[in-house]
Amino acid sequence: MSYSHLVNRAKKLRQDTFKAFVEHGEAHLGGSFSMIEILIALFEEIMVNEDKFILSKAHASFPLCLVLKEKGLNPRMTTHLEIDPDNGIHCTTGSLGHGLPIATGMALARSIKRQKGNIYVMMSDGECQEGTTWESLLIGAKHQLHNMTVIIDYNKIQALTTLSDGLPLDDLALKFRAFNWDCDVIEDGHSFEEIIDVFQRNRNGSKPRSIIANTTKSKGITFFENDPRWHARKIKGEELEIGKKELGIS
Ligand SMILES: Cc1ncc(C[n+]2csc(CCOP(=O)(O)OP(=O)(O)O)c2C)c(N)n1
Ligand SMILES: [Mg+2]
Repeated sequence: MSYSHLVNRAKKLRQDTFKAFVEHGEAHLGGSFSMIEILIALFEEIMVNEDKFILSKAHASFPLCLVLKEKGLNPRMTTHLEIDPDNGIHCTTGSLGHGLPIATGMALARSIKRQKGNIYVMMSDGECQEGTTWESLLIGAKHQLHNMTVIIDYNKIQALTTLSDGLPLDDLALKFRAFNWDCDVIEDGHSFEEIIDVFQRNRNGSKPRSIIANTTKSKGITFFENDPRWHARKIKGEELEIGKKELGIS
């Protein structure tokens, strides 16, 4: 199956996100660009109406807000997100480590009420350094919350440094499995073929699900890729031109 339409969507979303950064004078570029393909795959191919998406790593809010705007919603374009369910923002996030606990509560509530729909939560690898993550995994496993999926944007970089220099996660899949979660690994989190294949895989329905997506921070602008400085650096001068050229912005 060809996913060229999704590849084009990803190209446009990177361009629009870059333009929005310049317009708003703010740029959490690295972690926004590392999750673009997963975000598009979820919204275009995977999620259905009753599902909810929570962006725990809400410093990367701009591409999500742009996707929601394309769907006719009107979320406020801010870094970090304030609850606004009518516009697709189901909880306040941005203080890292809280999206998963909230999503776990939502999934548990749905499970108790026998409501349909999955809860998808996108987390950063940096958030896996926080205790709330592991507490939530214990709760998800205890209640067999098969109606939730956690996606980890495993770009190996946090705010100022690499994870290996900060606090390494090592074999993250092993850790999720040890907490009694299903865990699939996407080797290339920028390949629509692989992302969609992994999401559509048949699975044992009794465990909550995690998907670890290996990604590249700042994916799409080679000059910025894998450089921790582009976590939240303002884009200006020559770097603005480099970015525009690589993204094909005239
Ligand atoms: C509780 C908390 N501590 C610190 C911050 C400041 N902060 C914003 S992003 C970030 C880390 C970014 O790295 P990562 O979490 O891996 O996100 P990604 O690489 O996906 O951008 C930090 C420390 C925060 N938002 N919340
Ligand atoms: Mg990271």
